[in-house]
Amino acid sequence: DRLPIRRALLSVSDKSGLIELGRALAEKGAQLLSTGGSAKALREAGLTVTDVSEHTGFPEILDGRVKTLVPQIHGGILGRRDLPAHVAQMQEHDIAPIDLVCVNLYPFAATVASGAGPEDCIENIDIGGPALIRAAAKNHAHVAILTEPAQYAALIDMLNAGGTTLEARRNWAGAAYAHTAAYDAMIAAWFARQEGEIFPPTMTLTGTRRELLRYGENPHQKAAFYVNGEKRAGIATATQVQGKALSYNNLNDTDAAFEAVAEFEEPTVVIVKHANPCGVATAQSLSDAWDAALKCDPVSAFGGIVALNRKLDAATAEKISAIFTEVIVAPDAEDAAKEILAKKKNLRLLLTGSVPAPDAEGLAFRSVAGGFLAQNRDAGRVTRADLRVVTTRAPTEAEMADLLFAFHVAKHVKSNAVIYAKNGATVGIGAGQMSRVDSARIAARKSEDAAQQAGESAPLTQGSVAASDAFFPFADGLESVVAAGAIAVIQPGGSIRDQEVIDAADRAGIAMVFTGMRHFRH
Ligand code: 93A
Repeated sequence: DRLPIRRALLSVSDKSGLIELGRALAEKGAQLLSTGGSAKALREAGLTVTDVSEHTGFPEILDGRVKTLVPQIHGGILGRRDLPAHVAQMQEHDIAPIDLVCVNLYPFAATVASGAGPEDCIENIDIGGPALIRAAAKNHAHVAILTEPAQYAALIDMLNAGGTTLEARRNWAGAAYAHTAAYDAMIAAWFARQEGEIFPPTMTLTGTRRELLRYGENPHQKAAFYVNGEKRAGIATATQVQGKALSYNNLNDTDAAFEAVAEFEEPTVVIVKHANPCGVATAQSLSDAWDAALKCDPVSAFGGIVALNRKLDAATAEKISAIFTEVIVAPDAEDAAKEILAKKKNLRLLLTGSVPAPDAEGLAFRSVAGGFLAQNRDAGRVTRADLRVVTTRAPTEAEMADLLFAFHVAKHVKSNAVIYAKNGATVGIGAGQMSRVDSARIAARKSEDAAQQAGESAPLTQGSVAASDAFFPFADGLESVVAAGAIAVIQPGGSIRDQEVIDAADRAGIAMVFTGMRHFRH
């Protein structure tokens, strides 16, 4: 039940692989029908081709806008070979059956990316191509549809085996509709952008499946990883140098870790567990940053994800590989570092090539029952100029640097987030609590454990600064960080009780700055 191909329509923008495909079809005795540019390329390779215009008796008109949009072509694709009435009508109207359609569409995305003007972009909206693709896919019981060069080899193999199978034609048909849907979604998004609209009335999320994952967040959930072609350096564009396949949770955690480390200019290490940082540090070298990041919460760091914003060196690789780590992600790695990590067969090493801009625009999505939420990614980034000192005492230079560092960390910690930091390193991270006071207390308690691990008597939060991702609604949260030993605080401000919180800070003699920007993250 393999179907031979007696007549094929080849109409492609991307001409790669076209000649090989045409030759294989011709060798099996198929007649080749083709549009202008494709016919020319095939002829130049010495193949015999019939122009669509010759086949239909109708010329390509309107600058090629109407090439294949004629009954001889669409009838030849859509006619059912198993219905006598269809066969009779095709004969009556002199319509020859077409068994293979190979089309790839006008390069709309590439035209937009090249900076072309609206007129050029619109001219690159393919109309006839999608019509051919959708028609052939609908009639996949009798017709094969190919939409990209990567599919040609499989078709050639099938020709050699006697023809196409129904299963293959059905798979190609599904891929074809996904292809035209993605193409139209891209055009729709372009129209929305022309109007300055990021959130058009309808939105289609499209992606190409990069891999089926072993399972989702839990083993009873199925999952897959889709990429959307965005060029941002990170999880979707990284190269995996070694290690086991990444799991769903690995991908999610690695993304969180790398996005967090991208926030900092100096050499920085972020250790993530369950999508939350459990240690972040900036230092003169990655090696020093690793030591400081690990010290924050060595218990949680076990089995963590490590992200670095510099080329991974051998000394740091040696230190990281001394504890069990799931994933390391960095822009690059020295050969000596790769050799060290190669001894850990399961450890995954991902290289991203560069570090993305933390303030780059982009969209973020979340599914909810019956739909999804879309928003700008949190590209907000406070600088020193944004800070307003609200207490009698102003922070020192050193405190100021730590305050900004801690607030940048807070942006990447699930709310409610309270971060204690000292000398460019976190010393206590409280994440994901329903009450801000609890986050403050948990971070302080964890820092006591960390001090014990490090053989120090005082909790690491002693003399630290504290950051809160959102304002303190009451003075109790502020009093809690002061009790933990914080001497300076950074928070958005904006509560109706701000004055109560400022008074409490002044009573405690600590310095406090307001950022005016909140960083909720859920
Ligand atoms: O301008 S179109 O929308 N009108 C058509 O009738 C039509 N038929 C095929 N574009 C049309 N095509 C497209 O032409 C194909 O999708 C393909 O991308 C391209 C191939 O043209 P050529 O063979 O002249 O390079």
